[in-house]
Amino acid sequence: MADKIFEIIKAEEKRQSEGLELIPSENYVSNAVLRAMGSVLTNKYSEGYPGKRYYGGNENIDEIETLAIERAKQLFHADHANVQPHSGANANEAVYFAWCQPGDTILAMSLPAGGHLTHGSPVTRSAKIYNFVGYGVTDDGDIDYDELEQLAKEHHPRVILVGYSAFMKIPDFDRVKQIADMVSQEADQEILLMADMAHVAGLIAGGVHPNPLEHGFHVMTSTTHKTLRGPRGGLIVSMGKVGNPLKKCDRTLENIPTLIDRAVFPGTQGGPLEHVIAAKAVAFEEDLQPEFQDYARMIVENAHVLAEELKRNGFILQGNGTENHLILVNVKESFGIDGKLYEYALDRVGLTLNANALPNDKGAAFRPSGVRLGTPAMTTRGLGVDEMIKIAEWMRRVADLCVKAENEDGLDQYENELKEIREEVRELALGFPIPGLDNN
Ligand code: DSN
Repeated sequence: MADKIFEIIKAEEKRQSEGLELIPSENYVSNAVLRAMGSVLTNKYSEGYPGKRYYGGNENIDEIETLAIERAKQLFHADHANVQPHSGANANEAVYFAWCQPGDTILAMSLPAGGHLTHGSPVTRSAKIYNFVGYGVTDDGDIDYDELEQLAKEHHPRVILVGYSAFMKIPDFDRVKQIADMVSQEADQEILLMADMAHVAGLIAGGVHPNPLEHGFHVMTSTTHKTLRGPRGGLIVSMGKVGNPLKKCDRTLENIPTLIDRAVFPGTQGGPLEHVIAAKAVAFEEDLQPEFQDYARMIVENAHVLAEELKRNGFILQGNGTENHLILVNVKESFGIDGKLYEYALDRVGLTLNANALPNDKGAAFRPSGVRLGTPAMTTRGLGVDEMIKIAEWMRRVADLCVKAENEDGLDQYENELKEIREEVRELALGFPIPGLDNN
């Protein structure tokens, strides 16, 4: 029976092929990653860890998960990897659960400053269990390290977390480590240094971004589907002594790898998704190849060129540019339009990005002043400097239409102009086929 779902999947393949993906947290996986994910491995229960399962018949699964673990360790020069988290949110939750007691303080970048929902937003489960304190960013878009230090001294956190989903600078991990060492001594308690590098993990693996684990951080969480170009899922890598995850151990920094294993299973998850873990292993092997370093370099170069071209076209950027893959544009200040209108108008021409609040945004939650975009997906498709110049020009033309239209309904009168840009985008996009499909 031909299920309707397969028709819709075809429609999504067409949408992805004919448009350009500018959302900085999205990417395209290889055909090998897709095949591993869509395999019979989904049939298997394998609660536990390699060699220590609660079900029989896991000899192949053990081999797959062990390969995924070893490859992740190699990618990030880590003592330990847990490849079971179903998502980045689960990975973060497991780390908090591994190290903290209810009521403990976690110091993290606040959501309005560019942090992530799972770093203490009041709507999350973690925020009901732990006491999150948020640090912000300076006017030039960098972490406010002075504020971070002052808050650490005041609150004596159990965790200092560096991580974000809308931040375009390279963090000074050494400075944060110095602050943690000082406060840890003062308060006479160990502080866990945690980095959520979901956005830039591929840049770290590709050698164009510092690795927090090489700057004294104990734990790094990530998703596997952003710059790492793997399946949708989570990952935790850490430094320390690797023990038996089925046995209790003391809550010390040295035992962090074992505490994390126990916090993932049975602490916060049940049966691992071994078809996804297999796909993670395939992606990690791809990430270990020399070509992946060229890819990571090109992401950053494209982002730099795109940022400069946007500025040339009148866009005002948070932080005046970017040091990684991500650009935050203040469309309110640039053109007097809001991020949601602009996101909608760009969608109509096949350029996909997302409206995003800026630090200290005065716009309403659903009408933020900014948009967030990035280059990982476009770089995977092979777009380069010439195409970045075109994208910036299209973005300017669409912004001009938004200024005239003033709201979503008003855009209809510019249907012809939007269609013209849509055709140009489609033509370029089809020249850069998306990876993963059978015909590639
Ligand atoms: N939702 C992701 C992003 O777009 O940045 C973070 O989890």
